[in-house]
Amino acid sequence: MKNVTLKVEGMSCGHCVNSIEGALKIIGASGKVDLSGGTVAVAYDESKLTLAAIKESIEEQGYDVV
Ligand SMILES: [Cu+2]
Repeated sequence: MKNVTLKVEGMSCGHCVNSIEGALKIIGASGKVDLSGGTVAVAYDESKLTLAAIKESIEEQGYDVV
């Protein structure tokens, strides 16, 4: 398992938390949003997923990974 913390812009409420954590779950990663910090802590299996795929799944929900 690899752990990475991403800075994500545009998250403001519980809906944002659900959509990001849900999107990560769908691709097989585990995400934990910190709304006040504007970050998402992601744990994933690097033999199955790339960081690019993780960023893409967050961006597809309408948020910017910075
Ligand atoms: Cu929201």
